[in-house]
Amino acid sequence: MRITRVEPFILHIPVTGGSIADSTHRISHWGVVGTKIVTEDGREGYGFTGTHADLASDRLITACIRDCYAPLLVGEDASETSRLWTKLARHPALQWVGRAGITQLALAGVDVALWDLNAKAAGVPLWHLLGGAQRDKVEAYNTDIGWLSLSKEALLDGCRAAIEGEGFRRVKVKVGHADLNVDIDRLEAVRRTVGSRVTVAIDGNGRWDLPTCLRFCARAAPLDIFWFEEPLWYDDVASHAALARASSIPIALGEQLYTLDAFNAFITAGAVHYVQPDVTRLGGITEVLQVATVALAHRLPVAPHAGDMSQVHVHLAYWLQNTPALEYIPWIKDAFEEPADVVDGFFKKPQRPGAGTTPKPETFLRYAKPLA
Ligand code: 0YR
Ligand code: MG
Repeated sequence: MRITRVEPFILHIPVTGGSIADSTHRISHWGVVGTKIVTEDGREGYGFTGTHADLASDRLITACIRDCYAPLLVGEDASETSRLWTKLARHPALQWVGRAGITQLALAGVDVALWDLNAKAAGVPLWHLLGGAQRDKVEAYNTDIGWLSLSKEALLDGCRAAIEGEGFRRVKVKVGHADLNVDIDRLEAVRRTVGSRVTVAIDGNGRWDLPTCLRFCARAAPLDIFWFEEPLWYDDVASHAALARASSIPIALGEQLYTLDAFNAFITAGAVHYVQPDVTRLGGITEVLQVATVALAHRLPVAPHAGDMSQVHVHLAYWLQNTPALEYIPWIKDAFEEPADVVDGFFKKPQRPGAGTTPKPETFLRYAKPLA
């Protein structure tokens, strides 16, 4: 499969309800920023990273794809995903300026596009190419009802609608107000509303410091919280390890980590319980598979973060043996040929060849942004 063309793209797709916020970000669109890779036999592979739809930084990612990675890819055999990953990720000049941020986000899109090409060439969904599904069902948890920007009433209405109307049995609620009592009050109301049988996870998006987290977790202990996602600053291994030792609430993290080494540091320090790699943040599927192996060696569950809105991760979750549930945020799914849909609380099993990243024909007309 000789590569003939590498074409970056930027899509900005609206979020639910105009805008949403967590403790650290407020956004109106999700950025789907990546590349189409075309081979001489006419096959097209698509891969992308997820951004907060900031056009200037999105253009840094597409410039990296166009100016740095494309010249290294054209003429190469797209079936050699590992060798091409190393060629790009360990390129002396790019490694010098990379290993996190822009270069990793650009690499993620390229790597996913290569895996998409290989699954299409084999005529199978990505989960089959990885070795086959190791589970019959993948349960979803709904994050789109738990935003910090929602009033308490809207939060409770959303939980009821997701559970009673759509069959979800798991929700994730954002926390991280300046006054943690506001979060405790909201969570106590959620627990009263959903009852004891629904799983409630929380996500702080890195806002609080260790004393605040210790105080919060002591107050939240009776609420049966499934996991506390990103309680502390994204790179602070020691504080996460201290919180893990002091609190009974399991810690989840990974959406802000860019390398296998960063995950290894948290895992070997006992600073994480639910490992959340993301094909859109790490160096694509290739590096997520490495993280999943390290997590398995430590017998830690892997719950991929939804930077892809689970378009690719639903394939990984059907293949992985230890994913408790997968994040559901519906913003971009209908832009793709095979949306990552949820029925009665479970993700539909993908059937089409590929990695779930092929946009519908009209998607570029509706959402594309200029690259310069
Ligand atoms: C909005 N999922 C997350 C979104 C989401 C963020 O800022 O990017 O909430 O990535 O934390 O678990
Ligand atoms: Mg999160």
